[in-house]
Amino acid sequence: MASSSHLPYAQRAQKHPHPLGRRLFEIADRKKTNVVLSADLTNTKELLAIADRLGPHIAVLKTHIDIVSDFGPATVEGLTELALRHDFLLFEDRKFIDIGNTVQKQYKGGALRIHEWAHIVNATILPGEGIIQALDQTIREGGICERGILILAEMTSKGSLAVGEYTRISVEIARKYPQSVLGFVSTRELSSHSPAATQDEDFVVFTTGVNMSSKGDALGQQYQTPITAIEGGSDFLIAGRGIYAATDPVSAVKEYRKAGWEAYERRVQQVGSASR
Ligand code: S5P
Repeated sequence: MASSSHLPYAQRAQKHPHPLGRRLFEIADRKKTNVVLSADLTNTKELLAIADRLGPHIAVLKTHIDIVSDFGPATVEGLTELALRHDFLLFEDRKFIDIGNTVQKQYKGGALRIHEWAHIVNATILPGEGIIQALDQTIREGGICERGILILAEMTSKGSLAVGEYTRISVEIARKYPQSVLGFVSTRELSSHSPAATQDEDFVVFTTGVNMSSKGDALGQQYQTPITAIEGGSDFLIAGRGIYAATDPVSAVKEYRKAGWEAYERRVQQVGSASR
């Protein structure tokens, strides 16, 4: 079964089954970028400043909103305004992991009210299918069509247990929730080789652990490059310290953008010429 990862973003934008998937691919195509900035900054001022500076070069801004020490309405209003101004989506890297009933409260309410402002969230299937069922229900009942879930199907950290059967079942569960599950956070494309893959399914692959100058950190993080990620079927490259901690984050984001975009163009062209 051919994977959708060989199609141009513009084509995927036209036929993606999910409205948020369509918007995501439209943004990538319009801005010519597949970079997701992992903006792991710890106060509102720094977070908004980096979102404003790098916003023109990214498709998605990924947050860990619970590490923002002065989180409040100004954080959300600022992010929402910048997302509109610079044309990017907001992805809260919440990694939900609990029973469905708890997760619904964490998603909709509490201090963070994630559902109100984050277009994308992620969740692990470790608790079983109920967690995805719960998030799916909140999305469908919430009446905002531009909300989606990425299933955390693999992890980049050394010794990760998110492998094998866990990863396989992540794909199986994703297929059951087309109205809310957009795809995966994973190191590579996962779904096209499974016997249950269908011609028109199009899971979006977000790949974290991307860095152009480091192989990892002292706490188990393991990196690959933009090129290996895209060659492995990734659609969007999540990079954090490689960009925001660089001496010149604007030059860094441009480098990641160029590397990611050129690798994507090669992937699409290769298949185009093979089928001619
Ligand atoms: O497997 C994973 C999944 C995620 S979402 N490995 C990860 O590193 N992440 C997140 O990606 C992590 O929480 C952090 O926000 C980002 C990687 O940051 P970097 O500074 O190492 O690029």
